[in-house]
Amino acid sequence: MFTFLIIIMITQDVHGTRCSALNGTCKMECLPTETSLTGHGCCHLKKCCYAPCESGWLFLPGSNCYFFSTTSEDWETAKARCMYLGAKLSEPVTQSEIDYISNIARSRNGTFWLGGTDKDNEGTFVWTSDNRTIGLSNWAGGEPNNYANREDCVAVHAKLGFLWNDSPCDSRSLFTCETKPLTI
Ligand SMILES: [Ca+2]
Ligand SMILES: [Ca+2]
Repeated sequence: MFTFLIIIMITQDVHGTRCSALNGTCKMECLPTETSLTGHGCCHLKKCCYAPCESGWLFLPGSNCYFFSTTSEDWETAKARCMYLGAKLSEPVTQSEIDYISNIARSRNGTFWLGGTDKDNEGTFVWTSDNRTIGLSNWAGGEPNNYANREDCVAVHAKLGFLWNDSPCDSRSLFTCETKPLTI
């Protein structure tokens, strides 16, 4: 019986099974950009490692893949750029997602567009992908203020401690996109 189990494990290790279906590989340790599946496709001493996000995207385990641009766009163009990438402007809805995006923005010292807007109903901010009202938020003090009656798009703002600001949609900022990770 023991020998039989060993043969099964070796067979899985060689062929990869579900690991290879995800383009995963059996390794002793996964890279930081990879995640591991336990009990799938590798013998017990190795981990099935696969990259849940496209190259150049960052992975927040339990949440999403995130893209952080290196070029600045107005909000509508940024939204279109994310859609072109098969994604959407980031819509952080949990504290860990909010903190993650703010921390990346801080590390890059940049202001990044999010998917929030009140352009259709002044004062009511929604996530643009499906018009959900924004619940959990991370506004800077005194924001949103609709300054000069022309601020309708939400950004993680470098000059406001990487908290949220409503900014003019036609101003140019970096932007962040999100999409679902590859899962089994
Ligand atoms: Ca507004
Ligand atoms: Ca503002």
